Amino acid sequence: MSVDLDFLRWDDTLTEDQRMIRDAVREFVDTDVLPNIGRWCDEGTFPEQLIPKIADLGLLGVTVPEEYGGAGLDYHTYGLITQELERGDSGLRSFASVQSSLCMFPILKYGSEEQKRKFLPDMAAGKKIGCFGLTEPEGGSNPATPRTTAKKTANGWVLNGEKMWITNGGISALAVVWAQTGNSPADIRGFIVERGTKGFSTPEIKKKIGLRASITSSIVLEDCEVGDDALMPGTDCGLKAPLSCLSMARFGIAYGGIGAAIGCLEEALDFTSTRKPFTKTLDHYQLIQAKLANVFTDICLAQGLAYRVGALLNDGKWIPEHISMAKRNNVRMALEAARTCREILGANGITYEFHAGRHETNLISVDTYEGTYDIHTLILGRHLTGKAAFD
Ligand code: TGC
Ligand code: FAD
Repeated sequence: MSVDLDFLRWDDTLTEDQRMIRDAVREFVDTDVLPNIGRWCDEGTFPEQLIPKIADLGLLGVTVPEEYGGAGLDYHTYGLITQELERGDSGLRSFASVQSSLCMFPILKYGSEEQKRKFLPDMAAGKKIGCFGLTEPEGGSNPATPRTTAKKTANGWVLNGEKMWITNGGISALAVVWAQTGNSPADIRGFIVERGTKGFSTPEIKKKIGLRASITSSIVLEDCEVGDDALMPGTDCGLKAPLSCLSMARFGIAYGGIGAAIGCLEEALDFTSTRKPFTKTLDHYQLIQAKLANVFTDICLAQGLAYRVGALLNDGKWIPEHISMAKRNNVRMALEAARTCREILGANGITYEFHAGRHETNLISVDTYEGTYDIHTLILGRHLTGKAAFD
């Protein structure tokens, strides 16, 4: 493919380090992921063998300070990394998002010094994988009324309940679990539950139509006894603690959508330059050019939105609604781009030999998790009107 897709010259705004990191992840995806991802999806397996390389590249705990084993980098760099990972596959980006934003972030922000030292360096090195248990079987959009409980005992806590649709669950050494310790959303607290704790299990959820190269599990807690040291002390702010973790992950997902859409457009450009169902290759035809132009424009608009939100995060000037807008818009943009590009591929589009169909089925989940498209619509609606439509 000869055309430069960096149409608005975003590269000019990057530091040399940012470009280098972005290019290293791109190369990793081209070499280690794209040649194999169709097979992994077909088999429904997550490529655990890539974890050491992902860790060596510094992709776990990107914004976590170096003293805890992280890379100590800024949010825009983190976003560029998730963008490149999702150009490969949403499952790969999900793995990194959950480890970094949903597990290392809460431990860093709400954990004790002892918890940080115990878990973060091993998590950055990929030696311990984490998962994040907020959603429950009865419904994920409203996490304010969890049925999972944590009851205080003389020696610690006893947890009971079930979490559902948990990314990385089956390969995790630890789970950040959100449980009700009292009667109101203010009493929701975060616990670190380690694998091996009696009463803790993570049955896998199979037969998924998307995100097949990602592990999705339940977390079952049956009279699961943990010590006082499992409670993250900073989570005494109730629901705000898990919601703040979601903001970090949603931010990375907004960049990830750009990557998935770029992957689809690159493939469609290659395909249309050689495919010749009539007398000329497909890229000569106006309907095809219109589709390519629309996808290209949508990617450029999504970059403007996400990269600006990245700058606001770096400057500490963000509000959660910025991130909601970026996640909502960019994932839906990517889903539509994948659909259009899959259509351009004709019958080839429905196989794992090509990428657009796989991205499309992945993005259905991405559009659903971390707050559905509709929940982010309502968050923006509340911002505009002052009226919450989700109580
Ligand atoms: P509300 O009671 O108003 O807010 C409570 C406090 O939290 C603050 N807050 C946030 N802070 C940071 N980031 C956010 N996104 C925040 N949202 C709210 C808020 O300011 C308030 O603070 P304070 O100081 O005033 O007490 O809560 P709400 O009414 O705003 O929440 C309602 C609603 C529906 C928006 C929220 O419950 C929601 O976002 N629901 C969606 C649930 C969700 O996204 N679940 C995701 C589960 S994890 C997952 O899907 C992982 S997939 C990852 C992968 O595989 O990549
Ligand atoms: P529900 O909350 O039951 O919503 C059903 C439908 O109703 C949706 O269309 C929703 O938009 C709509 N709706 C809800 N409320 C309103 C309203 N007030 N007004 C109008 N419409 C409304 N969760 C975790 O905690 N950790 C994870 O690691 C994790 N990983 C996931 C991985 C995958 C592959 C998937 C698919 C999900 C994952 N989730 C995870 C769960 C995810 O966050 C939830 O699926 C999501 O929050 C939506 O919850 P729900 O599926 O229960 O839908």
